[in-house]
Amino acid sequence: MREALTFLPGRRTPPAPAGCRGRVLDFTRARIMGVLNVTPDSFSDGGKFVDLHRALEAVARMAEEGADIIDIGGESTRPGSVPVDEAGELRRVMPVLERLDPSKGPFLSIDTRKPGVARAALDAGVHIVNDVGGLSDPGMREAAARTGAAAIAMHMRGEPRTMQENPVYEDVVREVCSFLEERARGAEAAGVRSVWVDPGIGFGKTWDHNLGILRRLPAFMALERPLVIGVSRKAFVGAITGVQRPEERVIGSKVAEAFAAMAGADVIRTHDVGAAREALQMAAALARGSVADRSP
Ligand code: HH2
Repeated sequence: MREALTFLPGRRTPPAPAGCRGRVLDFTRARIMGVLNVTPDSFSDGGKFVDLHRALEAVARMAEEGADIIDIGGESTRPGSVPVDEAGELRRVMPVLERLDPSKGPFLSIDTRKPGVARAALDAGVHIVNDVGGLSDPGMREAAARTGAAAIAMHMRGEPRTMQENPVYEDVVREVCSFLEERARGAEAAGVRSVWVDPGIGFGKTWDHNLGILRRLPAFMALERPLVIGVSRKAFVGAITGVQRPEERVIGSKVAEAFAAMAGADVIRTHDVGAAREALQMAAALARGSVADRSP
């Protein structure tokens, strides 16, 4: 028997628009978060954007290709990665952030687990704190709350160095959902006005866990907060398609991104922005049943 999609798509009412420090991002369509890793060791683009000029060029290119948000990170969290200290992370991200204008163009997001880095990035004007540590450090919640920034709580089981060593769940969707609900409530109680949730594809999950989460995204929509999904170039895409080199895992990534958007994800975190835009345009038209935003 061939499996067919058994649930149909989509969130009927999108989550409320997110106020981010004086600017507002609505979720009337799935938004694209382009990734900029200013790191020597990220799994798919390590070393490519350490040079400031190349990093700024990459931001400009992603903006032109249709990124709604640029997510800038100075620490790799790939499986097995070694942590970097705060000063080192700041040295990587701040020169880029200081040259970007937060008042126009894509929203800016800082991908960090360190309150000190989040605070410095917020001082430079970023709109969103993206924490793969799930906003567990009170300093992260306080930094976002104080500035009116949005914050992303992502689920990770364990630490990047060891997280892929035999992760076990009884029911991955139920456990990740209740973790995200708890973290979102904690952040809101600390004063964060817009908390987004992310099940953390690839963070302490087997390939089957990743697929199980993607097939049950409506359960995460029930959290009633903007839902972020990052599948781009990840190992499970390579495991399915046989494409070894992360930067060549584009087609598998785009199918998964379109699937996630059709199932209701609000933000797609991706390395290949132009291709993601086309994939999401197709997904939106299929979900809508018309070519244009409004049928003639
Ligand atoms: N994935 C990565 C990093 N940050 N943040 C969120 N919210 N969701 C994700 O799925 C996510 C994330 C890993 O990807 P990448 O940044 O490309 O790699 P590395 O951690 O090696 O820099």
